[in-house]
Amino acid sequence: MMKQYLYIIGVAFMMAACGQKTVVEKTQRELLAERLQTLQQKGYMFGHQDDPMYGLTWAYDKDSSDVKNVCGDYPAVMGFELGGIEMGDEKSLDSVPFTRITEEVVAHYERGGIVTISWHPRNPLTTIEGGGNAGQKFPQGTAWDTSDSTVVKNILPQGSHNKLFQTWMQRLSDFLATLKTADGKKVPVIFRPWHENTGSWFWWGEKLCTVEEYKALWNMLQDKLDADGFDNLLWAYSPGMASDLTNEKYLERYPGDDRIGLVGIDGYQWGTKEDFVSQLDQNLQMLCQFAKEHGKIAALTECGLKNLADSTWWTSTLQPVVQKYPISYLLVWRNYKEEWFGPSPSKPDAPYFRNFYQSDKTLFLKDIQ
Ligand code: BMA
Repeated sequence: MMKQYLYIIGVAFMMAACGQKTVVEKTQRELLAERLQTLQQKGYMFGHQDDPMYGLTWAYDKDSSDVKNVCGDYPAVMGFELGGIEMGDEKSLDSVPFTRITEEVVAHYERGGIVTISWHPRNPLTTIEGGGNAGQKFPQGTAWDTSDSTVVKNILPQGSHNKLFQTWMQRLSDFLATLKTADGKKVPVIFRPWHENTGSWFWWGEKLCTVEEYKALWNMLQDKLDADGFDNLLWAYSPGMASDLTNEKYLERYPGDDRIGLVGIDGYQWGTKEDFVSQLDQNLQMLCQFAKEHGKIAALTECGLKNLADSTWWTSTLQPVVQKYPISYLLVWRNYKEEWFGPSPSKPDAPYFRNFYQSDKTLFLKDIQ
């Protein structure tokens, strides 16, 4: 009897243990996607590139931010750029030390914020490794060097520069491995490579590679980083805003539902307010419909008006369009002294930005903590 009893207990124990084994822990990628879905019900987040790094009147101070200095709160989303990591450089193409990027990514995650990362690797065919053109921006050797339209083809497996590009991807991977908390938890990141690919100003642009080559490029990088265990990356696909960005066009180079977590567009105002508003409206409508059909999160992954040439822009132009759509966030590009897209305390758009901040729909750090 006792034996039988013990046997039953033993079996029950084993079953419980097996049952426990089948409980798979969610990845940081899944948790991030769920969090973005939940937050989207509340409104749309504001994001700013390189926000804690430098502003119009300061650089590399601790805990500073032009956005915080204008409205008292950090952006909910911070963007960081890894161009240069492929060269083994110490600083990014925007002169930001990579060690500092690691620190700020972890700090923003730990304060409850969302992180997104872009990568503008140099041109693997025309750049000179260890050469004298490091820091030189346009165009020779950079991501913007479109002088040769065989770059993508040549870095794919069997291509002449595949080996070099493997090294570049490994350097990227080594950096991404630094994005973890002190107790070893991987930081979730919206990772957005190969963007604005339906234009032709980057070496991975539309006229520089075929649809198949583009997809192979995407897959090569994603498969490499997946194999390296980065289940904390939420992959974002974001072509540039354009008058012909239809659903079909969006789909043409789309890597596939199994590969993408977030769909976006990059859209700046380079011309008139009217043109920008109508194009953004049209593109966001398409994007949000696409996101719904494919079960993805939508975002305006880059936007802005250079130097806030119209100081009312935040509330007169941007806000009325974006608040019509269920986007997760919008991100304005960096505050570089020659070209800035975020607010700054000394500039005339600051009061308008504060009104934008006050809106119930806009989410900053304190709204998502
Ligand atoms: C561009 C410009 C460049 C910068 C690049 C990558 O839009 O801001 O100055 O180097 O993005 O961040």
